[in-house]
Amino acid sequence: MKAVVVNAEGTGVEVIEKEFRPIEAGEALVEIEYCGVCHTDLHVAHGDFGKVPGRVLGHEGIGLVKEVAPDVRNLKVGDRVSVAWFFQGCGSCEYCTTGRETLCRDVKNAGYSVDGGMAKQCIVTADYAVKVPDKLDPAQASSITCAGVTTYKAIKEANVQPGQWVVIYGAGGLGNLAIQYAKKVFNAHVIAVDINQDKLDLALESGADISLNGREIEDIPGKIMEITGLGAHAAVVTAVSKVAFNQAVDSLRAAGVLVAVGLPSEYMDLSIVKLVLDGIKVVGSLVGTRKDLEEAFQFGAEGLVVPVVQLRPVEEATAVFDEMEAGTIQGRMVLDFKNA
Ligand code: 8ID
Ligand code: ZN
Repeated sequence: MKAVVVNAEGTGVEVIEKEFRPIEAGEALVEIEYCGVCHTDLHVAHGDFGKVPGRVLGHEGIGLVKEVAPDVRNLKVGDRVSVAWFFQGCGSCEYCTTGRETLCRDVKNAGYSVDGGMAKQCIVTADYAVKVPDKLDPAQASSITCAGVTTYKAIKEANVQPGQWVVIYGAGGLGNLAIQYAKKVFNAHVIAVDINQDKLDLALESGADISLNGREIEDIPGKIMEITGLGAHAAVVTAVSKVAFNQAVDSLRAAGVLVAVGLPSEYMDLSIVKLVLDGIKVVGSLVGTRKDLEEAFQFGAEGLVVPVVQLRPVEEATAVFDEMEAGTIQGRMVLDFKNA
C-alpha cells in the first residue's frame, strides 16, 4: 500500500509501497482518506528533531475505521476518525491526569515516533483516535487535526477576550486557521503578519482585520503600536523564523502574552527588563488534547471555521514538500489517499 515515508538518509521524503502488520489489542485499522501536509512533517523529514528514516509521516490523517480489535469499545467499523500528532499518552502521569496529556513524557507522536497518517492505512490506538463530526468535510477535517487544533489551543493559552487585539505571525497553514479561530470563535481583532503577500491576501479573505507585510514594513512592532494604541494583547507566532518571534515580543502591550507555536531551530532574543517591567508572558503551546480537537472540529462542523485545502495526488507528495519549503503553498495541501 502507498505510504509517504522519511527517506533512508533521513533527509527528505519518498513514496513507497508498504505492508501493514495485523492490529493488536486496543487498536483499530483506519483506511486513510486524506492527510494534510504540515510544516512539522518537513521538520521531521529533515531530521530537525532527530533522524527517523523509514517512518510513515503525517499527523493530519482522516479515515474510516475498517477493523477494530475485540476489546475496543469506543470505535466501530465505519466511524470516521483522525490521526493527530498527539497519538497516545501513558494515561497515568501527572500530565495525562491533569488535562495536559500532550506533554506526557511517554507520548507517542504520529508521523514521528510512530507511523502516521500519510499512508493508505494507519493503525491507531482506539482510545486516542478522536472522531470527526458527520457535518465536517473530511478533507477540511484533516487540516483541523493539526493546524486547527494547534492554533485554537494557542489562542486559548493566550486567554484572549472578545474585542482584544491578537497578532498572528505567519499566515501559512497554521496561521490561516489561527486567524479564523481568533476572529470567528474568540471575537478578537486580528492583525496578520507575513512576508509573502499572497498569504496576506488570503488572510484578509479569511477574516483578518489588518495585514502587514514584513518585507515592506521595516518596523512591524511600531506599526502595531500605532494601530492598537498600547500594543497587542496577544501574539501567536506560527512563523518559522526568529525574526517573527522577536517582533512579536516588541508588539505586545504590558501584560501581553506571546504564544510560541512555530518551530524554527533558533533562539529568540528576550529582553529580561522588558519581560519583567511589562509583565510579559511567553508560553509554548503544543498541539491540543483530544478534548481540544473535539472542540476545534465542532467549530468546523458549524461552519465558523473553513480550512482552505487543496487535494493533491499521493504521487505529488515530494513536490508538495518542496513547495512547503519554498513557501509557495496557500492554506493546506492535502494528500488524497481515497483515490490512491
Ligand atoms: O504544536 C505546535 N506548536 C505546532 C503544530 C503544528 C505545526 C507547531 N507547528 C509548527 C511547524 O512545525 C512550523 O514550524 O508551526 C510552524 C508553521 O507550520 P505551518 O503553518 O504548517 O507552516 P507554513 O504553512 O509553511 O507557514 C509558515 C508561514 O510563516 C511565514 C511564511 O511566509 C508562511 O506563511 N513566515 C516565515 I517562514 N517567516 C516569517 C516572518 N519573518 C513569516 N511570517 C512573518 N514573518
Ligand atoms: Zn502539524
